[in-house]
Amino acid sequence: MSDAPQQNGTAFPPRVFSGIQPSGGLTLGNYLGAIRRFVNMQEANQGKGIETLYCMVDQHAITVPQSPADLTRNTRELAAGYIAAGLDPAKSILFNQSQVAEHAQLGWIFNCVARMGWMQRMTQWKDKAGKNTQNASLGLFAYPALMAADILVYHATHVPVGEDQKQHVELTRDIAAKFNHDYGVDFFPMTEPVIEGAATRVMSLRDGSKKMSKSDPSDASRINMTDDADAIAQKIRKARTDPDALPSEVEGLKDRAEARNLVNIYAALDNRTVDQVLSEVGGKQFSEFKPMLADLAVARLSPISTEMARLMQTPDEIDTILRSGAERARAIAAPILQQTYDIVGMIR
Ligand code: AQP
Repeated sequence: MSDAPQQNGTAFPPRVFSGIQPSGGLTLGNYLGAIRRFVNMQEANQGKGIETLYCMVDQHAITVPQSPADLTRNTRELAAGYIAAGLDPAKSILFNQSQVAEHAQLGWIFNCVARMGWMQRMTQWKDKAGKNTQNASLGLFAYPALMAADILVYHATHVPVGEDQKQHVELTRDIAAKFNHDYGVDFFPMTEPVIEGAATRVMSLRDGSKKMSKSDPSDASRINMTDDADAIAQKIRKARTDPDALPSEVEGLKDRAEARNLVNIYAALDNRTVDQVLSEVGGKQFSEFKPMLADLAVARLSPISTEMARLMQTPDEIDTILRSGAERARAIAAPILQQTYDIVGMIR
């Protein structure tokens, strides 16, 4: 982790925060772009007095319609995915956003700091609202201000995310800077996004120009963390590709989005660079490469999905972990919110 961000000479102690929406089942994109890196940061920061907080951001999920039963199930399944992938409640604080009211409380203050124009420029708003912006929820529009509150209510300095969330973390910095400037304080840190590795943007298996997403209407577009070996193999077999053989060097993947995506996934799952993978598979046809990728994906994902299924059999235990995580999270967030209220002039 790089040095703690500084603001006008004030050093903020390093603290890691990130979250995932329980807006559907977890995908391979969430795993490679986020969860696996959450685990790495948890392990890298053990024994250093650096807290790692990982959240199920259910309040973000309801910015688009969710059935209550699905939201509950997806939240537990996300928690199970975190734990099965290696997040340890004894090492990291795991909790549910709506159980820590300070997120929404600071979120309101940030709604009053952020500008409409900033929100209108967010690509995720444009993508998700589509042409019918008048019918999109106000929550979907304000989402990045709540995300800024999720991060800054802990004074988090580092946020591991996939490439698609970079713009929102930059907006978090803008909100922090405007708050500090408007109130003449040095209170919120300039948080850094942590985006690294071979799979910071995993693309759809059906369209190499779209990111793999939980809410894509096509199940064939993604690998779900709960897919069994047959489903994974079938989706990879049917993944869109081109007729050419794989190149031996990265330059050969230029203008071949689907091919590049499958090689990126292979490299990420195998903890190798794309160059290393291509030096081995260059010249192979997809008919040969796809089964290799399917075997690797099954080997890496099936222990996680088996453990997720086991954890899901005892939902009470998951709820207990989340409640205890929320208490620990609140112990950090409450004093920061109170200080924010003091700065803003709200009587406690
Ligand atoms: N395809 C992806 N490749 C790499 N990283 C990804 N992430 C999501 N998709 C990919 C990362 O996962 C984290 C959690 O994302 P989120 O659930 O908060 O929202 P999202 O980015 O909008 O993810 P989805 O799967 O596309 O959800 P829906 O369909 O509900 O919008 C983030 O760190 C994200 O970068």
